[in-house]
Amino acid sequence: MSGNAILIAVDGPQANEWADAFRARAGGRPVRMWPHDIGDPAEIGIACVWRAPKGLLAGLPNLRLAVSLGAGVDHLFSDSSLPDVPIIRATHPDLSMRVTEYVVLHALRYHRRQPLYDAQQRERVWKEHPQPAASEVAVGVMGLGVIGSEAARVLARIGFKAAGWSASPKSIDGIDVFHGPHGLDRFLARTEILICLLPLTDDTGGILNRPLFAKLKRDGAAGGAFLINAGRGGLQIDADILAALDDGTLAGATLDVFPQEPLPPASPMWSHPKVTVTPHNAGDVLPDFLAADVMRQIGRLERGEPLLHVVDRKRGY
Ligand code: NDP
Ligand code: OXD
Repeated sequence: MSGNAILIAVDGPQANEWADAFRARAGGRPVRMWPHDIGDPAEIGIACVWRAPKGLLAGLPNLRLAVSLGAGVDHLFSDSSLPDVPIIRATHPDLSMRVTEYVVLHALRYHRRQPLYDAQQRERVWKEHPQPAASEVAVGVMGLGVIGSEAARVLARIGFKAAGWSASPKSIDGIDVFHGPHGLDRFLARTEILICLLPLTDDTGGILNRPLFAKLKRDGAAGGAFLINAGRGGLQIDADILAALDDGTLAGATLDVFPQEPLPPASPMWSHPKVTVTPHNAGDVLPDFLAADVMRQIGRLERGEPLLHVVDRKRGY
């Protein structure tokens, strides 16, 4: 049947795992794989993609649905030939929890002075430092969506003074909420550990810059201002982060994402003593979990029912 096949187009080492996860659940629908097994493009109705090459989807004349296998959809919107079909994106409790684990790990690492103890261990120094309570430390999450709201809740549960910033007003138990451009400065002024879980859009690109870092709270219990970015690399200006670390505006930065990935070997981020680099793995999700969710959505599409988590093209997320 025309438009019945599912295409998996994943640029990365997990491509086969994704294809297997879909094949196991496709219920008789053909599953094709970019780049070597696309078959007849006219047979493809659903494209499940992660950083697929630009123009690929425009070459599928019977495409009915584009599925982002990541929570972020900037990889789709960077394709100027993206066809005008509904787009849904990855959301799953497993994905939210993995990213939450990541930001909690690194917030606690700063809160508990672990970089200092790591340095002492290298010098065989046995010395305790004063340790404030989590309730004295202000953590702020930029982006209170599916993932950011979960992360903020867990940070609050651990005891941090937790706040969040979003585009529209929110109400989340135990979290101080701020929204919109007018709420940003007040959010930053109370935040010592800044966690970024924003999508990359026309409005958010480059938002993690030096003027923004300068507005963070540096005289609180955390002992300085810290940045944890697990959103997207395009949100951050690397040169500004390095300059802010060198002049003390920032005391530390943990970065899972970069403007250029993989991070080039020559990047000064690799060896900066106040930077922790991870290879965009905050939200590694199990393809089996997500494929099951996507197949349920494909069922909805086929039955003419409304799709969930549809991306708003105007907002860009
Ligand atoms: P959502 O779309 O659910 O949430 C996005 C949040 O950002 C919303 O709260 C939204 O506000 C807010 N936001 C968007 N634009 C603005 C703006 N201009 N000003 C203020 N707030 C804004 O996304 P998810 O929570 O599912 O994921 C967030 C991002 O995390 C993804 O886009 C992706 O880039 C990144 N990610 C990274 C991973 C990794 O491995 N490093 C893994 C998974 C995700 P509002 O609620 O008002 O709309
Ligand atoms: C995502 C990601 O967007 O892995 O899910 O970055």
